[in-house]
Amino acid sequence: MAAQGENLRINGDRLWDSLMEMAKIGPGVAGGNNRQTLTDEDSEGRALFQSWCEAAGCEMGLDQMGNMFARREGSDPDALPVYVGSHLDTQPTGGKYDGILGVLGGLEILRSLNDMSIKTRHPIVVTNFTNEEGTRYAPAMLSSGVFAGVHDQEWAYRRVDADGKAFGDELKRIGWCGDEEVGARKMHAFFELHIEQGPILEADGIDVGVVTHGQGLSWTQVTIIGNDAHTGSTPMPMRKNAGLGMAKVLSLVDEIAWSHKPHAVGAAGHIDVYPNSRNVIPGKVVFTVDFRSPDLSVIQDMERRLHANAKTICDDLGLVIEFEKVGGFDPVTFDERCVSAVRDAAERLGYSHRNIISGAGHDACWINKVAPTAMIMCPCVDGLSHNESEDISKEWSTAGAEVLFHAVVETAEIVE
Ligand code: HGY
Ligand code: MN
Ligand code: MN
Repeated sequence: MAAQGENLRINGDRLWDSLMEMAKIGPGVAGGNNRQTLTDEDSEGRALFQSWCEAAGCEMGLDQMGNMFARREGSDPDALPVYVGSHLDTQPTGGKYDGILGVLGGLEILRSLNDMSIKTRHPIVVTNFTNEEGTRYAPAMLSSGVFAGVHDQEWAYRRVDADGKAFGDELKRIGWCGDEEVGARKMHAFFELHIEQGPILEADGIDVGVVTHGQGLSWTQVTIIGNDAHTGSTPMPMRKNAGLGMAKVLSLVDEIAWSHKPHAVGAAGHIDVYPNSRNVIPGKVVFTVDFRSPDLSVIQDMERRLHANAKTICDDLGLVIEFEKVGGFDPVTFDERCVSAVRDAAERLGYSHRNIISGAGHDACWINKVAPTAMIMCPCVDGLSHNESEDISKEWSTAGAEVLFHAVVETAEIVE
């Protein structure tokens, strides 16, 4: 295999062109993308991906969560397939590469195998998981979570967006609700290529991240209730200012995360203020606290302190506080054999590489529960992501996809 390895190269230009083509669908306002899950733009992106897969000779599958599967036959149709993929949905101010690189990197493997007329024993299936971002419908990685048996499908169907539209209704509305039972597909292994979304690889001048672990995540939705009142005529001692309560709790979140430096992180990205009028003291605020750490006991400590101390803050201000856990997963350790296949591939191809813990959550974090799984990361400029300025180089995308190619093909076993 090592001899063949030297010839196993992908077409980096073709992958880059496909990334740029997909980026035209659901453009943002500053050069990135706004192709949120289950929107018409998502549907258009799915259709483009499907047309490319069909042109590559794939048999398409679609399950009841809208997860897409493009299958390239193996010499042994009974052998469990090697799956490879990620997600095509983006943040509202997302980049062109978060998720998309992993799906189109998988497609590039199939295109390259076709170019070289290479057959593998195991079939290879490229996947697009629905609603990885969790921005329109919490939690993140919703559909890979249903696939892995972590979330109930009917519960997922009932998740609603800010306009009250339910996931299940929107999936059917865009016409991407398949018949396949979610999770019925069994995998020999799963690989996901993803941009790092952090600064480490670029700062170290490293081409490829060999992802050994994924840090755990906790999303707690906090509701603080006070009293709408006039910002001018209401004396300070009479106020029940939910906005002030939120400000103090957000400062507490920052303090808790710093107390577990250097690895823990904490912030709130989603914040709704009611009635959000310039001259009304907010009577209600709803926000989601996002805590993360590679260490489960640290996550549990951060959650405990949030509940205890935020309650004290609100009691002192005469406010009511409610907590709801709306997402989370424990820290992940990826499969040793799959991780070694990634590391050996980077070594064989001569790419600089290092072990790394994923700071972001990915579909691979759930799929790791049902199949041997590993991830590959490529650097991103200034470590920036979930920002329309998200950027990578063609060299980085080619290196990541080539390592993905070798790891997948080695696991799928070349037969001719
Ligand atoms: O939240 C995450 O880490 C991922 O982007 N869904
Ligand atoms: Mn992603
Ligand atoms: Mn993301």
